[in-house]
Amino acid sequence: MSTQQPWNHEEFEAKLREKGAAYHIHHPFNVMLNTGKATPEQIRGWVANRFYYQIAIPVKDAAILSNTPDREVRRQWIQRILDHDGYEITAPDGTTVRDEGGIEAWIKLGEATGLSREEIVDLRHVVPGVRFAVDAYINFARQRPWQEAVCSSLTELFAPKIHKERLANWPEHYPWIESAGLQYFRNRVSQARRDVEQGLAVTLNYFNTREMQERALTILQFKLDVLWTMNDAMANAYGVNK
Ligand code: AHQ
Repeated sequence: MSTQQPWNHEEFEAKLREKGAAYHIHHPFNVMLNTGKATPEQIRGWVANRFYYQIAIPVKDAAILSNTPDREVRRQWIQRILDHDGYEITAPDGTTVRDEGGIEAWIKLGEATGLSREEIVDLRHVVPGVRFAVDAYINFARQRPWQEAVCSSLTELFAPKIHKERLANWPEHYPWIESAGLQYFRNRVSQARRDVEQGLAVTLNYFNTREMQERALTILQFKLDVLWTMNDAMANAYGVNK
């Protein structure tokens, strides 16, 4: 039982952001991808395996929704499912708004790298370590209090940087990937920022004792390990070019 005073919100947020040192942007497999050293086969392997993570996100977010009694939180959180699954919503006046969603954009990324829609969607390339890491994330969201699952999404504190890095480097290093294929990363820069605003507010307010704040850091480390392990499994399967 910690007898120490809780960190104030600025200190607590700084502690969360310090965990960025273990973000998968620093993993050798991702460094290879973003410094132009990946072969087309390694890029296709990464896209096909990350698809399993992408389709897990709305399932994970639906698990959080199902555990969240607070309507105001759900009203915001549900946007994440729409971002990924896409939507077609008709307003009372008959106008319809539709969006293909991020999962469809990821398939388009895969096709731009030379994968077929079929081999992306049937998950034939997903290696065990990726599957187990992603399933651990979904099960965490199903089993833990919804505020803990919200906290685990805060690896997205560090996501805008990795998306911007891809957008800056991939066209130069991988001109063979059609630019339209990178639309997913363009969409995520702003979506991740909006996601983090809600996730951080819930986290800073709910984890309000020093012991709970330490727990939040452990939860964030768990999710960082999910992302890191996915890269370990892909590095093992496809190799890492120095
Ligand atoms: O494309 C990503 C995404 O939609 C999400 C949702 C969020 C979550 O709920 O855990 N995390 C996340 C991430 C996405 N892309 C990853 C990448 O490297 O492209 C980063 C990942 C994250 O930082 O958790």
